[in-house]
Amino acid sequence: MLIKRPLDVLPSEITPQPVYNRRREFMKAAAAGAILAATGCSDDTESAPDATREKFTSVATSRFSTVEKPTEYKHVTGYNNYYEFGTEKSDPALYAGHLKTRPWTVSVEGECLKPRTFGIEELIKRPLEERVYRLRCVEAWSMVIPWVGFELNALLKEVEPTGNAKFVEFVTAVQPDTMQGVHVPVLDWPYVEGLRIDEAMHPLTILAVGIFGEALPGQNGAPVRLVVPWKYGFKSGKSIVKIRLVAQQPRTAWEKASPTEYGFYSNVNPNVDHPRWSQETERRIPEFFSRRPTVIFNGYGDQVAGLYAGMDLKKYF
Ligand SMILES: Nc1nc2c(c(=O)[nH]1)N[C@H]1C(S)=C(S)[C@@H](COP(=O)(O)O)O[C@H]1N2
Ligand SMILES: [Mo]
Repeated sequence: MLIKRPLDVLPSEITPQPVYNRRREFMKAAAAGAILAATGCSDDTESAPDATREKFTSVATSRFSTVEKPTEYKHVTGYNNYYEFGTEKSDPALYAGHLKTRPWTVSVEGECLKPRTFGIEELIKRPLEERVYRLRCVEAWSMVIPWVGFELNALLKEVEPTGNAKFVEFVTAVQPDTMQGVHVPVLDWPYVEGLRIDEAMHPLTILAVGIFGEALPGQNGAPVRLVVPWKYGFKSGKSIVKIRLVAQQPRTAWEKASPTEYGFYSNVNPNVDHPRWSQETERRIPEFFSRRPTVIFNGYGDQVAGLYAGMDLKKYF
């Protein structure tokens, strides 16, 4: 996303954040069901994590994971797009610590027989998996992130979608008190995204509640965000508050802002350029001079290409 407009940021809003310099530790599956426990820093002198951030101590490893090496924690949490907190890559790490993540509910509603509101405490106690997924931004950079989460289809099945549920709309939080960006009309807030129902039901589509074995930091979309690994990153809405099953294709925030640049499908595709730049290659954060070829569907083609059989992906970009 390269729309840049000045943000009015008061000096009083600039809050230094702890420097995240912890060693990666991958939690291994220990028992069924995830148990949250506050763990101390133990003897790990390198680590300076947020002492209040919950750790997921019982997380299964997913067969869907890539074998690529995860991007370092400091980059995953320091180079972000979260426009509610500002348009610079460094803004979310500076300001998203203010996000209020409790109380938090996710209402699942619309074309379904059993609409329900899920409390965040319930969602983070579900059987959780760690899935190492590539995240590819439309701006042609990428990262590899160990997400902790569960399949979205589990939640959708629980509310029993009707036959009219053809699409799913995701509505994210607007907190005027904590998000200086929503006072600026960069996008039509709230940030809304959408998927076709079969995309939403696909086992690769997850709701993430953590990264690197601990609760999501604000800048990565606390307390719960979508992750759709074969699409450009902007499809993966952060800080989700509402999921609506709908009959019509939702109008997404980025489509409203610039329909010729950001389509509804936004599948990662090296053959379909963004109007202002090529999508053929990508830069793996934090590398700077070397670029790698982008793979169609971000490398998840074996699993998802069938969703688009017969579709002209240049037309449905
Ligand atoms: N609510 C909200 N969700 C959002 C965004 C945003 O600005 N607001 N940015 C998107 C974009 S453009 C990308 S690339 C990813 C980045 O996710 P990450 O910062 O966890 O890597 O989040 C997406 N989700
Ligand atoms: Mo992005």
